[in-house]
Amino acid sequence: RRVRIDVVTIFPGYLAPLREALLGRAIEAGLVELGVHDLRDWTHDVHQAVDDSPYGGGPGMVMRPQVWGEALDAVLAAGPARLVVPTPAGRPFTQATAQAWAGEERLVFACGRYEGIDQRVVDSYAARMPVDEVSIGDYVLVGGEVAVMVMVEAVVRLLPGVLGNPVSAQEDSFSDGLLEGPAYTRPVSWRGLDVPEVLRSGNHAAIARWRRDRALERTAARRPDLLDALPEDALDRADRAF
Ligand code: 6GU
Repeated sequence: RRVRIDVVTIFPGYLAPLREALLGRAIEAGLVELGVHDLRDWTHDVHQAVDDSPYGGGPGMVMRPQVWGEALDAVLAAGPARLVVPTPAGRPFTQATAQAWAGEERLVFACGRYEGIDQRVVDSYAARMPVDEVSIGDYVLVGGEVAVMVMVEAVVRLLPGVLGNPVSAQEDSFSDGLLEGPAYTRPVSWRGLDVPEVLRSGNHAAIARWRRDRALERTAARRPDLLDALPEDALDRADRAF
């Protein structure tokens, strides 16, 4: 199975890192096909203007609908896709979103800059295909490009054959609703700090219990909201005792 990912942006060079490392290897292996498109290719005026002042006044500029319409019509002509519009005003992008999108055949990302894209672009495409306006967190970026890099990396690593070891994706932070606990490697003693004894005990049940306790402890300290959101049956009796 091959996943096709297209990105439309006014800074195509900004997406170059997507062809490095893990993602680059996934592309070379034919698991992912990546197209990065310059929005200005679909402008017609000498200035290649992509933005204009907002109706109703206010600061900043809004990206013009005509150029986005031509760009997305051209990119979507290749076949059906899910359209993703990164925006701080979107629904939260989570591991569950990444898992859902990893099952799609085709994702098209439309990167806005300035104060965003004319809303009619989203409204018009939403009438004929799945469209998601998503945010990667509660802070404001200059544009959607870095958010797209984050989301593409989160999705591509879930594709079969991309990670060397497929169990590592299942054991991630969030896959059981908890943060992962600490990890250690050699040497046993470093700068006066020792690897916890239990991890060297060879007692697999004790190791699993210890890891679960550290995950619960860390989640309670750093992300109590995740503990509150766990389903009723997610914690067993030993967890509750902890
Ligand atoms: Cl997806 N885009 C922008 N511009 N800022 C963000 C974001 C997205 N998510 C959080 N902040």
